[in-house]
Amino acid sequence: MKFFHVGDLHLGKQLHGYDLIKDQEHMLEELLSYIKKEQPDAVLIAGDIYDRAVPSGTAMQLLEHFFIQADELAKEQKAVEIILIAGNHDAAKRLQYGSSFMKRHHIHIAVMPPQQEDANLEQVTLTDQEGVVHFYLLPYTKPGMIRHWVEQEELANTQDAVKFLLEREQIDWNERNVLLSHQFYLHANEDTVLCDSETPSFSVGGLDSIATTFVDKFDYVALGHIHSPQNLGDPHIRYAGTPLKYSVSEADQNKSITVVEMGKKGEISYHYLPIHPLHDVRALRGKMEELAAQCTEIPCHDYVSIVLTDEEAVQQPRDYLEKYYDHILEIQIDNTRTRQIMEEEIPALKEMSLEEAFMTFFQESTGRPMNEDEQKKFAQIIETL
Ligand SMILES: [Mn+2]
Repeated sequence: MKFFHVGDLHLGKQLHGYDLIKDQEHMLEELLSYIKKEQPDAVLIAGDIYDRAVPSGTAMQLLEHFFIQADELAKEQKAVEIILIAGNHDAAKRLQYGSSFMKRHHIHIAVMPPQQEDANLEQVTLTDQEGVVHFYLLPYTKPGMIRHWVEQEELANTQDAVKFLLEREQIDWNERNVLLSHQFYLHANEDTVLCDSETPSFSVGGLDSIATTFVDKFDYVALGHIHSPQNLGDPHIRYAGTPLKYSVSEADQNKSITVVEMGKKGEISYHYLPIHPLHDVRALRGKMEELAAQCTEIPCHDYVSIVLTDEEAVQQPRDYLEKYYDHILEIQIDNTRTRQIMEEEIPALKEMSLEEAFMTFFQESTGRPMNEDEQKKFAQIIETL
């Protein structure tokens, strides 16, 4: 049994105002070409299919296009089962739309934990020469999503909810079992590697985290939610990470598709297929002229975050650098002067009123104080906020 594991596609996402849809289309094309080449039995997508609860039409079309292309492959090779769960960014009901129809085309979508006492986790069972493999689908879960039918009082946190849901499943541990889950797991209190594109709602060691001991018995745990690819203790519990770099903090990461191959119970191996993005995300640092000289292909289309270290004032750096880098995410200046501002003036700024702070900023950037007319206009704008 061979399957791919990806997660956190965040279709429709923007990066510093740039629409990433072409990048995501390119990434899904590569995923399809890997499916064609490696012929996995299944592709697991561990939540956060879309970036927003109300995805854009383009993002929805992109997912549909991927489904159709994957289904088309079945004409030439064995059908690939696409198994996906909802993440915290997905709106359950919207993602569920059309799912019973899609099941006929080997697409399995689970959006909510069981909603009544006699319900169980959704499950997909596939068979190979070694027997069956059960895929248990645990979409993003909060205690509030099951409290209406769970009688026990002790659903104090997410871990309680997940533990409760897993313990009531009739799992035959002699067979091969895989779990898909979109939550914040922690292994033996080791630090899980976080980055800037995740929702900043994680409370490390807080109410949301789940110990990996509760899922350790599964032969493989395909996780989503954390955007940096990583194993939790052992490669059989893994965050695949986002397929693209969704923040500058991920500039040095290598994004990939996790490929899991299972033989008999207990036999498992892994490899990772590199994803080649349409545009890279890079962090550049140096003097303006140096960064221009470094640019080999002009203009470079990578998404770049720039830190300028020129000591002398640079005139309109964005206009200048855009000739070389046409997807600039941000430009920051780090020199003796800006460091001094950080150390001395920022604390003073915090003491100021909004008007005072803006007037200081105005003087800094134009070299003259605001005149009376400008002050009046500014006051009007503030009033409308
Ligand atoms: Mn996510």
